[in-house]
Amino acid sequence: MSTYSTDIDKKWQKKWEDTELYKFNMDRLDKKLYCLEMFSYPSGAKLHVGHWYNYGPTDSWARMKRMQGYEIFQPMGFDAFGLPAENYAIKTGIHPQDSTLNNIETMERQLKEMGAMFDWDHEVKTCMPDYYKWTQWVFLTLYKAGLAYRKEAPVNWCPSCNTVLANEQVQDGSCERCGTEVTRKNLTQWFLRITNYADELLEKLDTIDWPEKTKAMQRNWIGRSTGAELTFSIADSNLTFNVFTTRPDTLFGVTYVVLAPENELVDKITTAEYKKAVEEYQDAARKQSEIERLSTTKEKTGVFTGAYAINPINGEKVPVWTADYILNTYGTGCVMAVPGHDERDFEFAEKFNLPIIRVVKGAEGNDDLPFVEYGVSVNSGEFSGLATEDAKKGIVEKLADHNKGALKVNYRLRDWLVSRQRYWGAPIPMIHCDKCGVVPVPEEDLPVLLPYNVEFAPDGKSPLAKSEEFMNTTCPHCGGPAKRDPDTLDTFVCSSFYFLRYPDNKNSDKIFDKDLVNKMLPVDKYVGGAEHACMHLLYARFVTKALRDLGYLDFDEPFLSLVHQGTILGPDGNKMSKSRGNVVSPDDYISKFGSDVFRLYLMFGFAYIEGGAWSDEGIKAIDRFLDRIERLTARVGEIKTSGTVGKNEKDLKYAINYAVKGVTEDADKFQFNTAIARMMELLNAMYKYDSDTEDKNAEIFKEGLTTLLKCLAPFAPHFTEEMWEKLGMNYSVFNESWPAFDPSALIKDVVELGIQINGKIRSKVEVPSDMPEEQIKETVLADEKITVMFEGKSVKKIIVVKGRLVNIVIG
Ligand code: ANZ
Ligand code: ZN
Repeated sequence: MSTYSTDIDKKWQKKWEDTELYKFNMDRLDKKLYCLEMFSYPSGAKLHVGHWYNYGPTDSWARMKRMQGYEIFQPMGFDAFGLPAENYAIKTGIHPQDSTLNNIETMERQLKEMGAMFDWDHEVKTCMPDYYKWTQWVFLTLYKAGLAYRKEAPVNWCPSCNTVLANEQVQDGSCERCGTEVTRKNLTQWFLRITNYADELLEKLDTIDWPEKTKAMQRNWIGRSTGAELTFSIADSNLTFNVFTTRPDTLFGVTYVVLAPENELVDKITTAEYKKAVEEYQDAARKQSEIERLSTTKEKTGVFTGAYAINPINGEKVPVWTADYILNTYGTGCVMAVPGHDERDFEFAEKFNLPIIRVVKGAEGNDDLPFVEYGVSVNSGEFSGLATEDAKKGIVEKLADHNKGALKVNYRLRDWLVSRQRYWGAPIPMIHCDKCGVVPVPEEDLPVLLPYNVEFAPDGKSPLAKSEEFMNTTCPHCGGPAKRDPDTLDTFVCSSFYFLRYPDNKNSDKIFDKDLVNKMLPVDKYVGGAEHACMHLLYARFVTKALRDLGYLDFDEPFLSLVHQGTILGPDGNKMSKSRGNVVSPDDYISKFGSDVFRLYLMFGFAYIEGGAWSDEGIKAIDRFLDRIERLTARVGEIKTSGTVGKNEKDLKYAINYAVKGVTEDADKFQFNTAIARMMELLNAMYKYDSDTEDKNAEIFKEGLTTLLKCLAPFAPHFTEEMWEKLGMNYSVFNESWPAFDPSALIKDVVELGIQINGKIRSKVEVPSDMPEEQIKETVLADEKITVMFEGKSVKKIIVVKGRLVNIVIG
């Protein structure tokens, strides 16, 4: 075992703090690098392996960048509002504020023990009034800009927990907490107009360095779809309705139309004969979630309304149905059904015996229906014979002439529902006055404080609604009695701007100083879990763009470069969770080995981006690695000779430069495991040099060790500081420049190649190591000592095995 331990951790943590090593230096703004890790969610009482895996390696990357000359800003904070603390309170009676602040205290201590370069002066905790004042301010600012509005909308409702659930709290149609089937319910809610930014959110994805998969998920979520809106009319009435279609070319193939059960047209057109069946169907549909309704495995259901619609292109009369596979929240909630060319319509038509006709033909021999691809129009009047793209254009143009059609772009993205009927969140800063309606809380009255004494049993009402003290207020407009909004904001509102607040976290006049934020942002490197792809990462982009348009900042994208760490699973291969009992606590490892061994192990034992199942098999080997470095450090003082530069020295120089190149390039790509392997190779080369070399060159030996220590410093910060001090070097190793590598030392001048003739090694040649293959062949075949060996025979084949041998087949 090395002498490294948690005592050494503490020694250097204190020194770093005393010397303010991580304080951001405003005079070096031109070199700023904002390295951000997703802030911690203090729901569990402790820091777990997942936090460590996110923060430890990223901190190592930032430390390397520091040594490369950047001025690092790496803040940390807590995403402290949210459901888990409240549910915990319901279960245990411990107030969410108490449990949360307690957890934060523990986690702060643990984060400090980790030894990361967090600048604690810039910490934020979203549950504190000095922070949520600005959460409320963001909401008000968006409201004043017309980007927040209130409307009645169907929401996910758990009838057992009696509460609204966010979409992400619905798992396979059931409540994630109690497993009860989730239903739909109409409630008046606040929304943020993220859809105003749909196009920019989509387009600017091309300008940022994010994992392709995450960009694809955002693209899908935004779901831009280009098509047309076409106008049908109801037979024997003056009612009309629009359908959204991506395939106007199939208009001649419409054999019925379908309305979503909630569509307001349904009640207007349903005939007396079908009224009862339709109403029953509507009731059943209301209880289902969108996910269920869109399920492709579910058997199609629906009912006829008794009404008929007129196809605008040919005047044909088709029946109007209502069916739950049509969502009222997408497009117009009305669809022209083309069973010949759409799978869902095909299934539906088969089940209800509706006609199926072909209006698009594919290549010869492809006669099956439904045929969903592009081809050539058939049975389509004057448009027959046109390619799909041309038929689309022609049909929309013709209808446009009669005001019955227009091109249209649709988005899957919906406005962001931010009301929560929950206690543990930022109160929505709105007041309801009988006379004046909805009135925003004046900015100077922020924050609207969250009261401590509230009953938060889940009974379907917002807990705040039961607090008279909270609810009763005066209208800022007329001065009369009024009520506060009883809901709190989705916690994703809190996290949608925390990275903007960090640089100026103590500002009590403004959310942040514009100049400062323009200099400190965008974030240069953001590291966190991939599960946030379509929530936090989308909301943060939206809020940044909205604040930009309102003049509060000058950049478009908050996070220029994004990395997702992989997930560390339990030894059983499942996600770590308390209920499974497969959670690994970092604390035990840290007290036994020290934080650097744990960090190095996480970085060496897993491919960072991939993660994997936990096993501590290799952790002792990491400890031995440090021990060998420690022994080598002691050797430096013992070697006093100054041997010349011979082959061994050249080999060592090569190893040094090879390691520096590898560590620099790999760590930059977050490939820490291979970076550490390079350091291990250098260590071996050092030992080899020490044992193989009679007349050692002390200078080169020391260069090898100091280079190794500089490379290791970001990965094992406490241990390396200790070794650096032992060597008698100046504090701190983190003020050293990152080693550069000398490409010329990486050219091995010559290599020796074995010459194999018909499978047997017969000779050797020396060639320059960078000689191209063709030239090696020529050289070998021109070498007399070799050619004599196959005189009279001819060369059938010659193969060069790079850097090792040349294989010649003769016969
Ligand atoms: C007729 C048609 C014919 C369609 C055809 C497709 C193929 P995306 O690409 O996702 O935008 N649709 C429209 N509104 C709908 C709603 N509210 N609920 C369920 N389905 C709806 O899909 C657009 C297509 O989905 C539209 O084009 C429509 O069916 C259907 F051969 O119109 B299509
Ligand atoms: Zn009023």
